[in-house]
Amino acid sequence: MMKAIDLRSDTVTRPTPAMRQAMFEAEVGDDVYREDPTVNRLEELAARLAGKEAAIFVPTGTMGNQIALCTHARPGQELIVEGRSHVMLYEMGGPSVNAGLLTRTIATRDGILRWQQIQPLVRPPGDHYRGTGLIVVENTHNMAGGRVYPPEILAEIYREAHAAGIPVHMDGARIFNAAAYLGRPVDELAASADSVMYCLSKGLGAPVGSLLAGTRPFIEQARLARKGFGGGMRQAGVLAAAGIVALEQSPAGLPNDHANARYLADCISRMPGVAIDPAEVETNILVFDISRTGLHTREFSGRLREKGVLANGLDAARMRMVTHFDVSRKDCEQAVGVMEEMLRKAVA
Ligand code: TLP
Repeated sequence: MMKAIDLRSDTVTRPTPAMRQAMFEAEVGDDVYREDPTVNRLEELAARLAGKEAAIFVPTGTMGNQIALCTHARPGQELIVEGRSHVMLYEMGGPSVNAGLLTRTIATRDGILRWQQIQPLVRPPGDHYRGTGLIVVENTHNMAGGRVYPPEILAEIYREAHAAGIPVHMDGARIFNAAAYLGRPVDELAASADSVMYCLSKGLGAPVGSLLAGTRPFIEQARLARKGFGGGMRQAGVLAAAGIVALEQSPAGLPNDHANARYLADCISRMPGVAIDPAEVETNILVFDISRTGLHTREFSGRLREKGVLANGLDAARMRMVTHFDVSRKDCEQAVGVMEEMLRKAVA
């Protein structure tokens, strides 16, 4: 059977031969006893890349974010977060279920919070409320189409939040994509965040795993929270080994994924009934509106699937495509051809 062109997410990447080799050879121990040398090596490397004192290896980005919420804030406090952020919409109600937080959302067009939008929601504890406990920024912003925080906007959020005594957590699931777009190192983007979570199993291509990085005392607390979530893994060095390879080798390939996403956006912007501004496609995610094709995203993705192209709808009108190292330029050209043909028939 023909291999499908899988644009549903960068989570679908499979480990490279170098990762599999490293997994095979990994030296391991029991990481709950802190005796897995490969996990220790990954955590040290991950902390250094993020410009933090320490880091902890967690099975998923969701768990990393949820541990951060529980560790920074107390139940009843308020979480300020962008309205379409992953923490808000795709973590099974975690802010309320796991951390007992009240979420206060801000709707933005581009996924990027500005301090002037955050500021009116910030409040210290009062007689009737516990006040703001945490701010979360998502960089890149997934549902806004992989948008990158301009560094000066981030710097203002860090500065003002800290002046108000409020910690900032960065959901940096795709922080390496943001760094590649800006041409800046990850530690520069994460420097002033109180914690940052980033994923190995998205564009970096490792099979499993994310890191949560912060100060040493914060990570010691996070270790307890991880155990409480059931995330204390044992001979996790087999996974960490792939993660080390991902951190060392994969960032170099991200500009290629970004160029492919921009190529897709350029082609798609010229198709009938489809709306996307290619200039807004900064990294490896594109979101486009198909409402004027007369098709529901279910039909759109169903018809693509019949021709070997996989992509998900976000709602009735918007499709998402994500590029990654298992999708070549040739695959993108083929996907464009399939879409053009499908739309010729649908919008005729
Ligand atoms: N995103 C997944 C889905 O859950 C939507 C995807 O396909 O994009 N933060 C951000 C910004 C994310 O995009 C994701 C995953 C996570 C956190 C959670 O990571 P995992 O899937 O490892 O729990």
